Amino acid sequence: MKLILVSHPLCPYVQRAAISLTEKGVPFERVDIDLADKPVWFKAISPLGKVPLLRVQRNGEETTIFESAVILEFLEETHADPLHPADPYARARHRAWIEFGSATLNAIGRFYSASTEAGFLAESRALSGMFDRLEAELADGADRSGLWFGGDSFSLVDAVYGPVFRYLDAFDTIGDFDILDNKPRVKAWRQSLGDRASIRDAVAPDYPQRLHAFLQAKGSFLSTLIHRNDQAGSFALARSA
Ligand SMILES: N[C@@H](CCC(=O)N[C@@H](CS)C(=O)NCC(=O)O)C(=O)O
Repeated sequence: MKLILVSHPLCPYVQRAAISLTEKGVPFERVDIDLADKPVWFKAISPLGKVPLLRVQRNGEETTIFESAVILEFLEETHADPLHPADPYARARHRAWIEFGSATLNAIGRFYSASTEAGFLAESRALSGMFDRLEAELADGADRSGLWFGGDSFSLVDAVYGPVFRYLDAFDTIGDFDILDNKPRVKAWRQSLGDRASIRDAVAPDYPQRLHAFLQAKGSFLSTLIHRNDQAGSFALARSA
């Protein structure tokens, strides 16, 4: 079986699939496309026009799987070294928090796209509130003894939040937005994820520069902070609220 992950260098949904493949030790080829100029072959096989796609080639035939959550489940069903817990209740909890991870990525998108300062501060509070939920979940989790969401075993939830925290690394270089204030468990988890090789290696070395350029070009309130930083060295966000 040959696996090709159709990707974009910045996409967090691609990263979760790459992390799962790496954790399972499954070889795969990664093909980046330009989302601003989608190739014809990509449009033909991507029903939603989105990455990631997993092209699975075997016995001379090819199947294309779209939607990252579906790709993750497919890899669980076709490859060893499970990244989901065996217990159905724990598995349901993990799947639900993966969904919450996708909602958090949407909130991150609203945060970096907000056009006004008021909108930006509102999105920052909303994002912080989502991490409060996560903090409470990490405190409640019966299996919270180890480094990972599920305790001692790295799971798909970890694969999903590695790319989430990578955005916060970029935001930290722009200003202090207090997003993880008073969330010690989330902070410790973020640290563990940042040290994991599969998560580190899910992006190319030039990822920070690429993301910075993307955020700078967005035309959003965050972009204006980047411009101010470039002019003034560093910037402390004046909080009106
Ligand atoms: N629900 C999808 C979301 C994937 C997604 O939003 N991908 C973005 C890039 S990160 C994309 O391809 N957007 C299409 C575009 O920019 O035209 C999944 O989980 O795979």
